[in-house]
Amino acid sequence: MLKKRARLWLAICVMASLAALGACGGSKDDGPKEEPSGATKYAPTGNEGSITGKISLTGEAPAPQPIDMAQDANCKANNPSPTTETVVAKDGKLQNVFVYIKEGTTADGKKIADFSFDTPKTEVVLDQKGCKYVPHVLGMQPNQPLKVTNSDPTGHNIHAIPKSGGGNEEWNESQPNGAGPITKTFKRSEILVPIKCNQHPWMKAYVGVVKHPFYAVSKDDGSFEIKGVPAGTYTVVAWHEKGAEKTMQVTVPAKGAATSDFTFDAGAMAFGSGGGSLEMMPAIEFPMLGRH
Ligand SMILES: [Cu+2]
Repeated sequence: MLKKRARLWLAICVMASLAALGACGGSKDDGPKEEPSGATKYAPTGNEGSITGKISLTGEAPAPQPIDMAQDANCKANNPSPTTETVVAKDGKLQNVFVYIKEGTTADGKKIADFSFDTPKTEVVLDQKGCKYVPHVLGMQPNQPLKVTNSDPTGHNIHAIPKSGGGNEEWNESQPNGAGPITKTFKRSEILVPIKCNQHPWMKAYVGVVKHPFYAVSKDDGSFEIKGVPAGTYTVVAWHEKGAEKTMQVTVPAKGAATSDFTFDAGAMAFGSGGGSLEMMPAIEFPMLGRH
């Protein structure tokens, strides 16, 4: 009797394992695809224009806070007086704002979301220098290589934290002093994927993964430029890590430039928790890529 029951259990276990294996294999094959089927491959026509603008910050911006790196003396070698980069503003202009085309229609009536785009082969470099990420905010396209380098005489542990269920995998890899680059990709669009270092809790970066190449990050004078934009009318979004997001409609003329200036209000942004706060903003879904 017992033997019979044991055999039954064994059979159930084997079947369950096989089912689990099947599910694994199946999910691999049916994994998220970036491009909608039947998408038209985007091809420039020669009439592309650009979107340029400045990001202003009104109100009082919190001053950068000193970072105590006492836990790792080697960090000082490349960064003698480290400060937070949560808000980087100078003369009322805001750096590290991620600006991108969210949706829109080209002058010949095609939705930008309906195009597929080539994956750039060029690597996007995220360096670790002075125990901070350089750059602090960056953009790339799905499946484009992200090369993480370590210029510090110390070890780091790079930890990418995409939102769960969005199709991008969380990863977490240590990179000792002197180790070669680590190259990774993100399969899906995501605004934005936070990256932190498990060794140094103050280290943070944000990667905007956008289906198309129409994005930019504001520089230290608050300026940005998105080049190669097909003539058309678009919704442009400006995103800052402190939870602020601005949206604007712009029309890009053929071979011309559209201006898209954004103004953030320091009072309305979540600066209250301090310039050195270490919380991670939840990544926001990129709506035009909602289809799977
Ligand atoms: Cu680190």
